[in-house]
Amino acid sequence: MDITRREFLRAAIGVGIAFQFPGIKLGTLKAEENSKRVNEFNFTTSPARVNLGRGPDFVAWTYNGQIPGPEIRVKEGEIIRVFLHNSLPEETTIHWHGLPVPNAMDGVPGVTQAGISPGKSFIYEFEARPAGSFIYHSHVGYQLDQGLYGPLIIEPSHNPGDYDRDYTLMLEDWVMQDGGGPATKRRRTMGMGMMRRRNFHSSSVPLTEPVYDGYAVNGRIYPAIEPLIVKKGERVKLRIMNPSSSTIYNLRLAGHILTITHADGNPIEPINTDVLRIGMGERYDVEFRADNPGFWLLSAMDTGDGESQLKVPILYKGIRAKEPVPPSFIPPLRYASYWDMRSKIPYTGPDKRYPERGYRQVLSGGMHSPYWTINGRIYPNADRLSVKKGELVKLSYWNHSMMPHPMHLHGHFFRIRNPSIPRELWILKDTVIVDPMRRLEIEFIADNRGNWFHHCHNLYHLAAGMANMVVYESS
Ligand SMILES: [Cu+2]
Repeated sequence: MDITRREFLRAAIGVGIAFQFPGIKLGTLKAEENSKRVNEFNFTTSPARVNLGRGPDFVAWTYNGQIPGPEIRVKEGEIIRVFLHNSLPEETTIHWHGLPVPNAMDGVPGVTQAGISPGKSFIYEFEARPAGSFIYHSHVGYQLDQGLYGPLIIEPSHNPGDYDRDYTLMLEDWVMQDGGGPATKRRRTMGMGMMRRRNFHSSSVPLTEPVYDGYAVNGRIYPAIEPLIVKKGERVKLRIMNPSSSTIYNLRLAGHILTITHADGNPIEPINTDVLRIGMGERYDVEFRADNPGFWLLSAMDTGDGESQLKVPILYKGIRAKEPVPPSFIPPLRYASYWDMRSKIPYTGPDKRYPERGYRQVLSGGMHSPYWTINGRIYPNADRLSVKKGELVKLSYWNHSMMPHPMHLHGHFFRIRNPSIPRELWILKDTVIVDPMRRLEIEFIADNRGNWFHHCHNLYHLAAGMANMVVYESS
């Protein structure tokens, strides 16, 4: 019988055979019906022994045995099809962070699909749109902090951009113990056997943030990380993504000024900054002109928790130097903020001066409680934010707590309201840091039917209740 690889895979999934091919990208093919190119990827989630180049070996939870997971890189308008097989001891899903996919593909267990049980498989398929830098990650329990994330890059179908190099930097906070981040809250002697026997997520009190002991870029801790090579005169693009579970970074590149070109995948008017602040779930594309030959460090500012370990060396071709030069964080420093950024994406929503619907979202918790709340409620016992298709919806965040909360909305981009400039210039994002004791407003067009998760992207705040759901009224 003549059976194509694709049919074989379908058959394999149908009967629940665990498949593990060494390569992840199965190839591309033209879909018969609509001539869109289909990019197929084969992912298996499993525990695997890893080493970050510094510190001990430990067991992380991985896609295809690697951290971060394999890169997905396709062109805008193509189809992404991921065959996911779950070899973890608990259920899993994949969420396509930032991408407005159809609701059934959004990967939130209990909201858009049933969790994929151990030994079972699931096929995710959606059109890659829009172009930009995104993250895929598990949306189950504490799996994000155990290693289940990877980069998803959608290149524009034309006008690729005016740069000579394109590097992706995933910023990662690690607990280098078997099981990753949540492990510090478990018995230290626990092996994988224990992990299989117990379901940690059934425990009634949520875990608090771990103390991280390693900050890695693309799974490597400095100095065990290969320098990014640049040549004098080149324009270098860095896709900086923060899949960390509870770390916000302030980054600076020694010897160069960073120009921010994209926020959460969406183009903005290029803006220069000394320091780039990036919260959990956020992505920024930045560029710099390689006009200062040497050996330099891009590193995170030390805010007291050891984030300053996060470092990436950048080496000019032909330069011989032993030690890279670190950036200075001595003020004054320019920090480009949301309020300085201007969107390049035209406004296409309803022609309404004021949003048709608004919800106040009070963020609190942390002081005398292990829970984090929106309007005093803990998910799933939370308010539902009801919207109608086509409406312009406003969310007003009031952060009454002493912690920053990177709030993330699934299925939609939103604009950060900035009354001093026209709406079409408000930047388009999917994750926004709401700082302690501050207010901030966002606005989105309800243009993607379904039940959509809305939550803090601090994984430990999410697990401690800081989530609710946007639901569409049937019209
Ligand atoms: Cu939070």
